[in-house]
Amino acid sequence: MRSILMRGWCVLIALFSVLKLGEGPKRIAPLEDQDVRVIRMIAKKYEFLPSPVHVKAGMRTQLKITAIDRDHGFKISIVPEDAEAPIHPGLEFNPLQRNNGWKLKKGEETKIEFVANTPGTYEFRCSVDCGIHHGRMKGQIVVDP
Ligand SMILES: [Cu+2]
Repeated sequence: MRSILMRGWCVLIALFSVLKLGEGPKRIAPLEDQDVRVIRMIAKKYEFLPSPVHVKAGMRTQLKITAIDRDHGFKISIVPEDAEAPIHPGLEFNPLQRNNGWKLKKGEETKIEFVANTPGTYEFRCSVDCGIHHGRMKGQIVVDP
């Protein structure tokens, strides 16, 4: 009889602690930023900062890029360097990247969102002629496995 009572208490205590745990403070982030990593970046003559930027494969990433000295541009290769002509893009943009990439207006934050599907190194560059060293204004996104 005593052992049955003891068992009953144990079950009750176990149940109580499970329920208590469930009531803990909500630590889950709101849905919209749950799986989006935001990376702020600056564009200026003749660099992107920070670069390279590392993201995890499978992650959704939002770049927030601000050109601080004049208008610049952002155009990125959607296939990784050294890739042997993959059929699927390694980076998936939403909305899709246009021919000349995105224009980065001075002082305005441009949001660029993508999902990194395939590990590798993706080079981007400035797509607005911004001066004598425009051609070397480049950066890299590295998608880690
Ligand atoms: Cu440029």
